[in-house]
Amino acid sequence: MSDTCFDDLHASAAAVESRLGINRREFTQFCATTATTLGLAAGSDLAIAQAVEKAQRPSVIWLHYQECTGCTESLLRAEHPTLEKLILDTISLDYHETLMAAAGHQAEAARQAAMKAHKGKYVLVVEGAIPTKDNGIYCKVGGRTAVELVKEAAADAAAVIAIGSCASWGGMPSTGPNPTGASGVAQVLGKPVVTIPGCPPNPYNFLATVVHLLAFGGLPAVDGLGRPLFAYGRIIHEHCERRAHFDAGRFALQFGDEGHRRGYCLYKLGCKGPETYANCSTIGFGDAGESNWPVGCGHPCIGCTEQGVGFAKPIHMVAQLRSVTPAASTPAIVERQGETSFAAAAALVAIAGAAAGGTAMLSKNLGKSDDAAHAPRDE
Ligand code: FSX
Ligand code: SF4
Ligand code: F3S
Repeated sequence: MSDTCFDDLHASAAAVESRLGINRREFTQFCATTATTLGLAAGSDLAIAQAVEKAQRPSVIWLHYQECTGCTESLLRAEHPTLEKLILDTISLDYHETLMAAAGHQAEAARQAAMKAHKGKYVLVVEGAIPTKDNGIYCKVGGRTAVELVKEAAADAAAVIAIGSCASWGGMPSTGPNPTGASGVAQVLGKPVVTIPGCPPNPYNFLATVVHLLAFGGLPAVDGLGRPLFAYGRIIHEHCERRAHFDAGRFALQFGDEGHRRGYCLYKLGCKGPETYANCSTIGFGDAGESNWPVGCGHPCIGCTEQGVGFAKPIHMVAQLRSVTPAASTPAIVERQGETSFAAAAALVAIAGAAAGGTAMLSKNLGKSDDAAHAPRDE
């Protein structure tokens, strides 16, 4: 980064520090993390810092239906820097049933006022599934069905974001036999929307989507299900820290067995990483450090971001292998723990894929593969 860019980044950080009380180091770290989450080139953290500093504050109307409020909870529980401060300062949250003090008619009036004042410009965020059976009577707010409310709010929205698996396709409330006809936002509106699935989703994926909107004036590129490619472009299995064990045929066979204790692959315990698109393995959860994600903690991925997998397939069922490339092309990276040749490292980064994931997984895998190299095999 040039001296001018460096100075600009620090000027933005200083402005945010005085406005939000978030120290400069945390803020510049946040900008770099967001740029990495988005898979952006070096130097993009400046555009992000300036977008947050300028705080254009798009109006956001946030609706809740069939869900547990875990999506909101995960946003508010994030740390370093306090993500909720950034979110609540970066957007103007004009209607959010969990967070607003208003209730009853006052709350209804606040939503109507926000929709009128920001007609055509607000971002609509929907959390929770929408029940469609029996004319939608299973979820009503202010005497009106969720179907009516979401259609009304979407009509004048500039963008619609479905946050969480419930809003993305129905999620947990749509589990068979789905007595309420729980559906996703796109199904109800009959048009595509941006989806941030996960139960709950990683707050950085939501924040990075909003920051992309602020910094680059549009939503990020998405896949056929509306999922931002920066977060859902690859299957978890491609970035998993246990992948070396999978390739070598070393599996945990029971919870608590030797393989489980040694950190072997969880495929035979039903891990759905091979058929689940998400970046859990690369960005982790809760800013709590390396390995803070389901598989990192020793639990098989249940595919919570993936329609047809999460809440649909039994947890113990083995995953469909979508793209298993090759142990043969994996370089022999380890002679001794923590050491590698430059060529092997470069090849591993290339295999691991996106710069963000690649760099993260390189350091994770190197530390663990020595143990793997000397461990017995479970054939
Ligand atoms: Fe809960 Fe959100 Fe799961 Fe659903 O998250 S964490 S049930 S995706 O809508 O509140
Ligand atoms: Fe990781 Fe699961 Fe793939 Fe094993 S099956 S490498 S635990 S994602
Ligand atoms: Fe969900 Fe699997 Fe990630 S269970 S949180 S998609 S590791």
